Amino acid sequence: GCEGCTDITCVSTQQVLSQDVAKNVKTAYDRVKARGMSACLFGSSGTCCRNCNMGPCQIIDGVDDMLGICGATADTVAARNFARTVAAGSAAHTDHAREMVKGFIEAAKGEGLHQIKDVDKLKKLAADFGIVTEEREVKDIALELGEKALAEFGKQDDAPLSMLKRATPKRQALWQKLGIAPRGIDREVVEMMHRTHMGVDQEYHNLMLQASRTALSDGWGASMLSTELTDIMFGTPVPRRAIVDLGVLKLDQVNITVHGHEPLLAEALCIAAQDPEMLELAKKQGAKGINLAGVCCTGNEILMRRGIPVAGGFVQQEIVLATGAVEAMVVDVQCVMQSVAEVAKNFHTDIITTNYRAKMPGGIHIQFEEHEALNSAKQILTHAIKNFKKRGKCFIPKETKMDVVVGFSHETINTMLGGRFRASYRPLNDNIINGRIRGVAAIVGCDNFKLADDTHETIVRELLKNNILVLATGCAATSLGKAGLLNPEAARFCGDSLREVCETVGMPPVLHMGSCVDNSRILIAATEMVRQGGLGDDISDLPAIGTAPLWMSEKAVAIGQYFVASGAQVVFQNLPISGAKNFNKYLTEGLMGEVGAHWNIASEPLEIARIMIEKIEAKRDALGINK
Ligand code: NFS
Ligand code: SF4
Repeated sequence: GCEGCTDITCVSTQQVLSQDVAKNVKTAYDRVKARGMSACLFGSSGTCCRNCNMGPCQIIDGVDDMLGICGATADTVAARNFARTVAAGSAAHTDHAREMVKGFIEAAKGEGLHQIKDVDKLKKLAADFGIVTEEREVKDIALELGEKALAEFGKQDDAPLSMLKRATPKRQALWQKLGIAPRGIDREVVEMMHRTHMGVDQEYHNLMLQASRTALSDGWGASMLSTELTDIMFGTPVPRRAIVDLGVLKLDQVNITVHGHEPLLAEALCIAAQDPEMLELAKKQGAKGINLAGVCCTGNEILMRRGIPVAGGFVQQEIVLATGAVEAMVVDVQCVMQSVAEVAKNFHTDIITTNYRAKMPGGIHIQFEEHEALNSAKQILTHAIKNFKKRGKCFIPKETKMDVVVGFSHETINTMLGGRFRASYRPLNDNIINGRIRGVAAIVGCDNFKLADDTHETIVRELLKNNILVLATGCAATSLGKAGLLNPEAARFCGDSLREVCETVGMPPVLHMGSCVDNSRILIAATEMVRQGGLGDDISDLPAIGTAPLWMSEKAVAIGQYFVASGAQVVFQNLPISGAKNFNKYLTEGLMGEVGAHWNIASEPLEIARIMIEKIEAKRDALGINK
């Protein structure tokens, strides 16, 4: 149930929670309210340290008696905590990427369910790894690439990661000069954990150098590898129509939601769901078919490549189940709230965990074996289908579904604005230089229960009014889709000049670029814009900025840090750094002098938008294109 549904601005969530069906369901909204006390001041300002057993220590900046027992200052503690957050976020992307590389190697060997679909992209990536592609079989190139990619994780020499050479020459030189060019993907996380252990690195500036290197090993390493190899295996996204929101669930079909992150599982489920044997089974149970729907980023992956609908983002994972219409929620890793198993207990729904790394009480574990992908997927589906008959009372908010156009990979943006014969970022650059598009904003990351559900929408409406083109990924993109901003008709919310550009091309003013690992696409797109000329010679010159206003996961902080270390400004709603004066100032100002960008913090949606617009206009001034 939901006593305070008025606090929830999301219509589909409101509708579900106000039904009888959901009356015993407890959600995060209830827990936020029930908590009744505010978060710990030390924790939220970054000055609580638990890194050794002399503590925990609560530090007050500037008070001599309130140092750590070891003497650690507020700046040191806040920086260590922040750096560990970056390390944890990068580790999540890294482990995800490793699985993708292993799946890719199986595909290359022709052993698994998956194949090499995008040969052009394979050859381009192979070239970055120094692999000869002429007169070689696709299989051989792919195998060599897979092995070299896997070696990037455990690399022990001090040479930079292979994909760093995709960055602008200026950026690469800067990373070398600062000593923050990442060397091995796993190594940077390990070194970060080591340096934040008690009694190692106690200088916030030095800690942040390694935090940048760790984050860069994610953005230009793990995440980028994952995106590229996933595209090569499952196809590079191209624009397609789809639908989002809870209304995508179907009354007369078996509803299976796939929640988590690694597309190997989601793709296998998509393929298995088309198997006549599975359909037959569904019909035998009285269902008309099998309806797969995504939740969170794995949803974005299959939305982008297959047009499979997305039922909801992070904050709606419990609500999806509260409909009572879901036979099974299949999960793998990351962003799965433990409460889904509790919510499921009210219904016939099963939570099926599939990854040995991620189990939960109340969940049923069916291990997904990549080398047995189709069989594993069928086993999972069979389990779900057999639940259909047990479905009791349910409620699907049928009217709440929204049309979206998704699938804007950096390659697509290349051809979209310029047409088939001028595949380049030239037209985008020209439109920015002539001022019809003022600049580019990336809205990425999660949603959470701290600010209203319509925060993303509020920010984006303001940006569009000011003729700023928006790129979106992750759960932010899902929420913008629900708000109707991911379709071409949303051009009407834009200022005149951006509207004209969108209408001419027939594109939405908000371009869905994929999941959170796909933020690496934004790094590539930004670098492409620099390469096209006319907008300076590094990402830090571009009239572009990012935000993850409703960040929840540690991954979002890793992403923020790799954006900043790549020269892109970011705005977040809050960060646990306010209790450490010098460190705070360094993150929100000082980093500018080193990497050409810094963090910004603003709590209100319109304030976030205002900062983004100001920064974009300031870059235009600096470029001399603001006539
Ligand atoms: Ni990103 Fe995705 Fe969503 Fe946040 Fe979680 S699903 S990888 S971390 S909550 S956007
Ligand atoms: Fe306290 Fe220092 Fe130990 Fe942290 S490392 S818990 S500040 S004594």
